[in-house]
Amino acid sequence: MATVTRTTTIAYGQNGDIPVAADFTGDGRAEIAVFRPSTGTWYIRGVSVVRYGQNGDIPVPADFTGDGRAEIAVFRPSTGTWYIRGVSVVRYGNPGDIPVPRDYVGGSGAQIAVFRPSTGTWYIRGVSVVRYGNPGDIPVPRNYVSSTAAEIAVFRPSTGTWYIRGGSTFPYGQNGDVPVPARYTSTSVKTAAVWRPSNGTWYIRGGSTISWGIRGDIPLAGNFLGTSVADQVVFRPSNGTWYLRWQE
Ligand SMILES: [Ca+2]
Ligand SMILES: [Ca+2]
Repeated sequence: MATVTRTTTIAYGQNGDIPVAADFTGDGRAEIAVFRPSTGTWYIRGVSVVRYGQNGDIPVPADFTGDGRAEIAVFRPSTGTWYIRGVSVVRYGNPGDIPVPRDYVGGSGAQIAVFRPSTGTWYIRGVSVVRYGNPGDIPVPRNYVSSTAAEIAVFRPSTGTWYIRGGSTFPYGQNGDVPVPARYTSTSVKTAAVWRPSNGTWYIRGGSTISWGIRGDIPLAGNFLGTSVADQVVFRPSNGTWYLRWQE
């Protein structure tokens, strides 16, 4: 059957909002959503509007409870505190840490976790502390090898190299690229990919090259449409608009 490329445009959010797409409803599709720092408000399209968090917080929605639905959650850098709505408030991490909640174990929901750039150390709550990566690396934990548990992984901008712990090391992309790993093929694992701000192009390793988005956009790879593979989505802060592209 021929594959057809479809696109759509949805106005949702405004300049200054942080896009926070996740599957908040548990239907396997990510919702379009934004966190508005100025008021600490979450706008989840078609679902709800919720005050949670405050200016300066980093939104970290993830399924911490393992029920298939992402919780609204923020990491507060000033105190290293995680606020997971309806679940718990936990001190874990320091100012400057990058929150990286993922399911590193497989099947039990996401762990609270941080990557500490100053030392290249991963702190995964209740699981392990691991040195992996250097200062300046961008953490990109995903399930590249295992179909259930995320591997610790980093993208090194200076050399455009991906390091996947327990997997492989390979060059893909260049300095300035935004890593957008996702499940772009009908397999159970995720693939390295980057979005290049200078030309608005998605480069999917072992797959296609797709022009979608312009400089200044924020790319989000995920399954928004309920198709079998990840969609290309960008949020454009200048006009508060989401641009979605998918195959069916
Ligand atoms: Ca959903
Ligand atoms: Ca949950």
